[in-house]
Amino acid sequence: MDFVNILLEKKDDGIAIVTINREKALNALNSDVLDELAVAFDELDKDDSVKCVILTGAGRSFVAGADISEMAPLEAAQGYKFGKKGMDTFMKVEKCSKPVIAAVNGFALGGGCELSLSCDIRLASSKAKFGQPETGLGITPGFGGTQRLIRTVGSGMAKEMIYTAGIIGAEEALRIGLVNHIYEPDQLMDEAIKLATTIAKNSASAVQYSKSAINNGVQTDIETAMEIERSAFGLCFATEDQKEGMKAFLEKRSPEFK
Ligand code: CO8
Repeated sequence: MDFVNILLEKKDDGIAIVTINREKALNALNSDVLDELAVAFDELDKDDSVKCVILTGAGRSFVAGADISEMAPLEAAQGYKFGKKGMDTFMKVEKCSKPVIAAVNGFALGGGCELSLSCDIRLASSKAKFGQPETGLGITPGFGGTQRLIRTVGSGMAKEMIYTAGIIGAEEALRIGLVNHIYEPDQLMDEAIKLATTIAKNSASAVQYSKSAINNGVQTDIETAMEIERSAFGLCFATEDQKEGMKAFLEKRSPEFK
């Protein structure tokens, strides 16, 4: 597929950068953007040369939400279908075998906040703004916001954000645990790349097993979750990376993961 609404750059060091590039609508997610993101994340999931992904937006916005002009005329069944399209796409981001870092450069509203929540780690520019404005538009969050926000910031803060439709800045997002770090706007991508590079240097298989154990375990009871971790841990011992990682430690050198 030739991308029109997103840019996909694969760097030599195992880092891929996906940029949502629909600046005239502040990167609002219409069906075309969602389709392109789904194709991009299918490709990134399969590409063994990719170790870590950064997702960001072009211009002054990360994503200013689902496209309101596309949603305005929808009826119930179409609304359900559009919600499912967004959810299916975001699930590909959440389940991507590689870690995904959201570099939130500006507005992350509605579907934009929800997209950042489907990423593993959120970094914010000091100019970032987060919010779930849907109740002010007469709808609920529809791309996973009622579910992923509570799992990230707890139900009290998530309910306040959703019921008030309020917008919060980067400092408040940091305080409630919605983002890990805040950087000056011109430093954000450098810092995201630095973090991605650190991750990419570690064993790709161990990072990927860790991601699936964390994501699958957090949805279930503690006994099942521990079994998920045990399985992942056991599988690591069938990898070259485990042999190399431990051999390198014993030989007092840095590991060379393939
Ligand atoms: N959809 C479509 N177009 C948008 C969107 C959007 N979400 N956000 C911005 N735009 C467009 C504007 O219409 C404008 O276009 P034009 O130049 O043609 O008039 C352009 O982007 C620039 O926007 P503004 O002129 O408004 O820029 P400002 O700096 O004045 O304001 C804001 C920036 C505050 C971000 C403002 O644009 C805004 O409030 N946008 C809407 C934010 C919002 O409410 N987002 C949530 C949408 S609902 C949602 O995401 C639900 C997800 C689940 C859906 C499930 C469906 C079933």
